[in-house]
Amino acid sequence: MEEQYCPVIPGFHPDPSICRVGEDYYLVCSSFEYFPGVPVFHSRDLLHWTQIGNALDRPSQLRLPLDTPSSGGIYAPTLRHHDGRFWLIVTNVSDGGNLLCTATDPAGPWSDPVRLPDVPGIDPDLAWDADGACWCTVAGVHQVRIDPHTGEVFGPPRQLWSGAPGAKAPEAPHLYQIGDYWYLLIAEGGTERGHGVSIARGPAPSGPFEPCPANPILTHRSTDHPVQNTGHADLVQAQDGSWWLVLLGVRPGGGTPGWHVLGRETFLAPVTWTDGWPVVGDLVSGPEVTGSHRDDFEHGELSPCWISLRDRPTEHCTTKDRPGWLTLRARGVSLNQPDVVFVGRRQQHPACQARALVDVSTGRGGLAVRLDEEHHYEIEAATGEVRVIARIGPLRSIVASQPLPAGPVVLAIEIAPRAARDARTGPDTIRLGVESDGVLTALAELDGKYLSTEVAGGFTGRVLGMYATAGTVHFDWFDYDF
Ligand code: 6LW
Repeated sequence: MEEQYCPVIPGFHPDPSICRVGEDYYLVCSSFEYFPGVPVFHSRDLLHWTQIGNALDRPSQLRLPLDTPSSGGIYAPTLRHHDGRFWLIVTNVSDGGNLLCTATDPAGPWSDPVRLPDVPGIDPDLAWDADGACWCTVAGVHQVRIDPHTGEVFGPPRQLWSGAPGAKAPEAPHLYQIGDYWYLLIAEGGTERGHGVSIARGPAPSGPFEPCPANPILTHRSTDHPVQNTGHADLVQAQDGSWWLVLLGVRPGGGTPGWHVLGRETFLAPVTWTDGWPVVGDLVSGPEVTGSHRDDFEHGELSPCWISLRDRPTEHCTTKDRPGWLTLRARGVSLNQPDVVFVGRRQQHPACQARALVDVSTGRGGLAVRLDEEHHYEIEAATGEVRVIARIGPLRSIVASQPLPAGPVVLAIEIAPRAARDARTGPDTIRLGVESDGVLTALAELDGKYLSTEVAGGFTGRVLGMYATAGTVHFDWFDYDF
């Protein structure tokens, strides 16, 4: 049987950046058009991670205008601990570019941002030298010295190093002082199957940089490794002196070209050193977990894994209308619209089920698997009828419908991986239906390949969620089983 490589943080959690303080590790990821932005995780062993918050959780930090496209918004943060504080630098590609926030507790609250209008580009990194100068390095790879307290920039950005000659997209730079050298770690080859990680070193944070003779130090391009697109890494030293890389990778499924549906996930790899260069070992599998998680909406606060589109979850839903229920009041009339009311959580496991008890007596809504505005399947209920809708690119179809008896209904989406039978077999099947007495009656069974990054494009993965497209829809509970 093929070896299983589980991510350490499964689901759409790309562009990981990590730092350690004592025995605690903290890690952040990109979040794109979803609100809140930049999920923050904590671990003691690098393998088991718990989400402790989201760095950008209010409009003074994060603006995602309605015209923010899917895969726009928040890209590639860097998290560092310096001078007794946590520092987060990140790009909002849809509003204002680079920004920097600080916190004494990474769970939050994070400060209002210092804006960096004079730092162009994406994937900003922060590093401080022994004199206290702060170096900001961005994709390209360019560098500029900044005052992180004010956002002031000293001089024009300078080009540092662009990785292998001819390789596309030198990006995701991270700069570290280790021993006698400054190391510049980058990703190159693009975030698709050609992705890789390379490194160079030099005597000072500004270089000059000499590339590692063994570059790329990590890539799965042209291999049959089950984890592909590996790149965009960050380095950390454990308390015992060992070194580790966190990186993004994808798990394509099905036939050819292989479709990945959970987005780019966070993986872990060991690092050793030879002749002053890092040598990256094979990925370490994260825990293979099964479980069940119920949100029963009895308590006012939603857990930090819940995300909504372009605005705070509190603008999409409330627990105040009906005690013990989550209420969604519709704005946009379909999931194709940027202002649709949708609250979801990332699909984190290839095999899983989402279920919810829904009351549609005063509206229309249901459960959806969403990749972006143009790629989603939903099971939608309204008075007297339940139906399955599929949107794939410009095409929208009501795939099935049936009468719905009065009263709350359990809607369910069941996702199961598929073994490839021929070259065109999709990665999984998605069954959408109505559950009664624990038995799912599927209205439709659809190929999951159309809700994959290879079909839809972009940087995100699937999100499973609740939505309303007319009136007011109440949800008593939401189960995510995996
Ligand atoms: C990110 C870039 C990348 O800014 O994808 O894989 C972009 N790497 O570094 C968006 O996540």
